[in-house]
Amino acid sequence: MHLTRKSRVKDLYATPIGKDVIDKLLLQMNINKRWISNRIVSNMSVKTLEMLLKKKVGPDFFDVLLNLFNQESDIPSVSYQDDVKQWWKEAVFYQIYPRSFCDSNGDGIGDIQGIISKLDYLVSLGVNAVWLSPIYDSPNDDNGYDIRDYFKVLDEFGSMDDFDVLLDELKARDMKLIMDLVVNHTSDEHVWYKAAVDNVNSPYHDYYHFEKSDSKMPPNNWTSFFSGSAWNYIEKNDEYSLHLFSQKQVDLNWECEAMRTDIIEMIKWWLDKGVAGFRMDVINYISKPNKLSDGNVVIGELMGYYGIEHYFYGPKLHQYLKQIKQEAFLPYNAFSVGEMPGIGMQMGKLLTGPDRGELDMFFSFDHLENPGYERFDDYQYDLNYYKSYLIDWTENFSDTCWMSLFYNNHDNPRFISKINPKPELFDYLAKLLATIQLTYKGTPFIFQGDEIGACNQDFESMDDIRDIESTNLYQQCLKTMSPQDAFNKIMAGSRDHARVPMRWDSRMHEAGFTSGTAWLKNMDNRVQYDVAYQQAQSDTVFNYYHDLIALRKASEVLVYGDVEFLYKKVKHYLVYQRVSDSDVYLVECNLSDGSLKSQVQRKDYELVLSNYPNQCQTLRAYESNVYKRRKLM
Ligand code: TEU
Ligand code: CA
Repeated sequence: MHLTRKSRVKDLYATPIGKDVIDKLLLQMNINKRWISNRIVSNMSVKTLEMLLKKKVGPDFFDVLLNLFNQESDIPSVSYQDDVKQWWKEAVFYQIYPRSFCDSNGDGIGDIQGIISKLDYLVSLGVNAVWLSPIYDSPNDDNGYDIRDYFKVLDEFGSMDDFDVLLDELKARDMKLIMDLVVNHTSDEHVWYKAAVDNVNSPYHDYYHFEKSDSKMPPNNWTSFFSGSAWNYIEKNDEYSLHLFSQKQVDLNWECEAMRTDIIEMIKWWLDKGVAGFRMDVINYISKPNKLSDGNVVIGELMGYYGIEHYFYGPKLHQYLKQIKQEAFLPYNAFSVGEMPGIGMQMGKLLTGPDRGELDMFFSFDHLENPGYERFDDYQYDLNYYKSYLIDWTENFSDTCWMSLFYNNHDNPRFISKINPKPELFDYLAKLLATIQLTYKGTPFIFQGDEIGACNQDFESMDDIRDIESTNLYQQCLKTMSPQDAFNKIMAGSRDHARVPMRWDSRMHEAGFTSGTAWLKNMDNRVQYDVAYQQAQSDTVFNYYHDLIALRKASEVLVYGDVEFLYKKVKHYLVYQRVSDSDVYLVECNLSDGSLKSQVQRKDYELVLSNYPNQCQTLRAYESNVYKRRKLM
């Protein structure tokens, strides 16, 4: 159906993009989704709604939305049953941020030999797949997410020989490796870009987004994720170059067929080496419209970035993903997980449905903040929202598609620090989060440090901070805030909380990460939260992760079994069963730091794992219990 101003709100909401975008906008504004299903609202025409909101949204807001919603003519299939077994559904992934994992040569920077030296550590934890953040040659403007040469290993990390050894050593341990694939942009030091700027008639000029501008202003109002305009003026050629991230991360032009062919060759080159697949960096941003017009101001203010509606689900996204899958992934049976900020559930189905031939899985980020909050807000996260998120995605997504399960990565402060700051509850909470992640339906991605209870850092000043997103944002904040307020904001959201070096042994210099001086300081001085202590003592977060992973590996029902919720409406109480023909597990969690009445019929179940030593009818703070149903005699 073609949507116009005569269409009703419910018609908009019935389209896949309409549903996701409206949900997202409501989430940003902290308005309950129920608002949209209210009879009066849902039957209202767009025209009427526009009149009502006129003062708030201005004239082109609904044009933008209608265009966006009309762009997608497909609808997610509802009948498809995803019961195909795949290694990546059964795997427990571990994300390594190479710069901060282990330094082998004392230069303060983690490296490939360091990773190799810790592979047996990963085996002892039980994980069997690794996602390695970028190790490619890079000037490191954004810690490797700005690639200068896709075929070379960054000197600081080692050599291609080191990489080949890593791959062999992983294979010897029966572990898979997936690489980071960063193809929305390259570094401005990539040979393609240099050729493009050198000579506007070079074929490489077409590999990037260059635009002329008549005024002395950039071609449009798009902003960069790292503050300021998304355009950089190239004086020599009197034109602007697009960069959605840092100035040194220039956006590739996916309209250019030769560029796509080169990227696909590069992907195949890595697959030939034996990597099992890719985590695809901001892959939903690769398709930009032909005409790069201004971003809508209302959407820009709400989302924090101008222009996003033009490219977060661009016109040819499906086509490009299908091409990558057909030409590169399928011949190698490679696995793909798309990192896709802003993609909601319905769009996610269209991008990862097993019948669609695009991606296998994706990272959605909507669970990382409570409604109405964003990453740089300082607030206490309410886990009841995570519960509602799990219920929603399980009931409406995972019947046809496969979820990813994670709390942390290199782009976010530690999730646990957002929830409850009381040190005496820390272990219970860490274990509760682990319990859900490893007994739920979907593929778990553990981020380095999760397993030893890593938390946010008490950075003392901006001098301690390295991340370009934080340093740029700090400068921007200083325009309107006091230095203290600006620093507090950075502390709430900085990616450096997660990027500090691993703590191997706190009795050692730099906690065993390096014999030199670490590139970023780890300020954590809790001696119990390092690998040495966590492995040596029982009852630690590490051992709990270990036991959960072992349980998951031994119980197919924890991978493929259905999820059934119980006591859905009871606040703070998360209870679900994993069910197959032969087995039933029951997981019971108290999501609060208070006590709660347990409703489980104990006689029917036997306890398998718990974060408390003994069980009673009252659940204590963050108590989580995993039970197995007794077989009937
Ligand atoms: O991140 C993409 C992304 O949009 C965010 O998670 C980002 O960190 C932040 O929110 C921007 O405001 C990916 C990578 O994971 C990240 O490390 C890179 O900086 C980014 O892409 C650019 O390659
Ligand atoms: Ca090193």
